[in-house]
Amino acid sequence: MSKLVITEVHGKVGLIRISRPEALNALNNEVVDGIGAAIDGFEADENIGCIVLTGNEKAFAAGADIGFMKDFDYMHAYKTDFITRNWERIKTTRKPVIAAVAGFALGGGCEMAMMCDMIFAADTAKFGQPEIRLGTMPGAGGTQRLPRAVGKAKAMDLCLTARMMDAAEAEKAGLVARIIPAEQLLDETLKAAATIAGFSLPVVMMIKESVNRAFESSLNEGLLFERRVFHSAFALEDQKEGMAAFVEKRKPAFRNC
Ligand code: DAK
Repeated sequence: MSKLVITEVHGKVGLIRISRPEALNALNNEVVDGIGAAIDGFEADENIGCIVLTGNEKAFAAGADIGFMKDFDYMHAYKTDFITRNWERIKTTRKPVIAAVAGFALGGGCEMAMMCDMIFAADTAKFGQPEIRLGTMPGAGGTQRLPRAVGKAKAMDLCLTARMMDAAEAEKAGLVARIIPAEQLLDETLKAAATIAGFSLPVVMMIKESVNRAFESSLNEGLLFERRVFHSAFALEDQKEGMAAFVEKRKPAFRNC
């Protein structure tokens, strides 16, 4: 396990901390591979029901590592499958991932936060896609996920002017689920993650898959998918337990089956 990526287990929540403070958590291969390995571990661990990805108080991540990629040429980027090879592990995990963002989430850092299922932002958070200033462009979803989250106008503004957006603007625009005072960010995010992890894991995964389908399909196709998955939820023992517990006025004991 990389020393640039620290993992902790908090009850049923897996915490992944990016720890490269001297470079504002800039994302090099070691960091991104470390995040992927941490996700692999939490995905395989039946006790884990939700994952939190965070940085430190100054930066979630200030982008892909500029020094690392400055001399790349096209063939190198293409042959090594730069970005796709390791970054997309966040997107493929079936367990929910919450990004807890304080400080800078810029370029690849903003893109990595957007690969997560939702973003909780400290009041110190700053989001942006400043790649244009470096003579390049977003390459890990910035031109695709950002407009889906905040609309075309604001996405164009951020990607074309390189300006940063603070937490209040990001929440108002729909990028951020919650704003939390910086000193409470991790505790509050872990609390929300524990709530999610306390529900039936197959239901959690079905909901994640269904909400994501909204971005990949027409409304009717998405509704059909949701209905099929909803019907299949009646096959779960946890559905029987959840509804029985409600009727019997007790707390459900989900068994993830
Ligand atoms: N990469 C490498 N080092 C970085 C870094 C980065 N992205 N961001 C900060 N650092 C380092 C700084 O070089 C500095 O290191 P030392 O000089 O102390 O050794 C240290 O972190 C502290 O930074 P500053 O001294 O600059 O701190 P300030 O508070 O003054 O400024 C800042 C903070 C965030 C405004 C500033 O550091 C900054 O502008 N950083 C760069 C932000 C940025 O441009 N991010 C976008 C990076 S480009 C692709 C896919 C994805 C991408 C590209 C291609 N393909 C598929 C091909 C993604 C690209 C990006 O993310």
